[in-house]
Amino acid sequence: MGRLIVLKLGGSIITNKREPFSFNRDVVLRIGKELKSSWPAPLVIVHGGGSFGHPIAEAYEIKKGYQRAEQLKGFVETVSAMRRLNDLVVSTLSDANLPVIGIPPSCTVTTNNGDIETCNFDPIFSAMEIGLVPVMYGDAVFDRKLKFTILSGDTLASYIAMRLKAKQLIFAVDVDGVYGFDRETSRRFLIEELTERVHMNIKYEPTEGDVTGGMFYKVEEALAAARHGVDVYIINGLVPGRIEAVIKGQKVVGTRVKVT
Ligand code: IP8
Repeated sequence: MGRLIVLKLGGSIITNKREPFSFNRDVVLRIGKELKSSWPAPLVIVHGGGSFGHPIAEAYEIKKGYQRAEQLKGFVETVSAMRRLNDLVVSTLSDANLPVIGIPPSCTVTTNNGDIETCNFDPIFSAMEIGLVPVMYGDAVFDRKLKFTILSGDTLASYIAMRLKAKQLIFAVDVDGVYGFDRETSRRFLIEELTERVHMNIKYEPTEGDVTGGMFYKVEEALAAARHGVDVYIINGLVPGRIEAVIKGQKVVGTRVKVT
């Protein structure tokens, strides 16, 4: 799959994280049009939970796994909120004429203590074989040890990119990339090339309302894929043209994640 592109659409760009269940249709439609015009095939899209998945998962502590019976309601509600979000993403991308199909991770992926243990690639391959673009997402999933947990879209996107030997893994987020802090000038600056050594020296800000850990864990997943030879970028998906440009191999404002 040397041409495969895996695109992770952050929950912060496809939803308004401050308002529960608010979907950013305009952003997803514009991204759909960019994808249609750059037409990267084969393509797998993975999206985050944003204001659909995270608040419920946080309220019921789903990531920690099964501790008390009341959490079952939260587990089921997280799964169904994410299905609703996926339906919205899929129908909007399809309005942009992209041939997309939603594939729910709660039915195709299981984890063991949070790490992906099984992933049924059959529906993913079958979809791609007939020209469909699978659209997966961060989800509440069954876990061998914890009984259930939260699988982040970043982990899933990186896993798919590694297993299918993707050419590119693109994380589209709501900032220009990963920022460093210069102590001498007290200024933040965009890191254009992020290596393991740079990663170890960054002081990441905690991300509120995000049960899967924000930028630090995104970079961990990005580095894991880069170690497998995948070209990894973290770019701003809210700025028109950047996703299209990076897919076309043009230079864009953003962070390229590399192993030295
Ligand atoms: O937003 C987590 O996925 P992410 C999804 O990619 C849920 O971290 C259900 C909270």
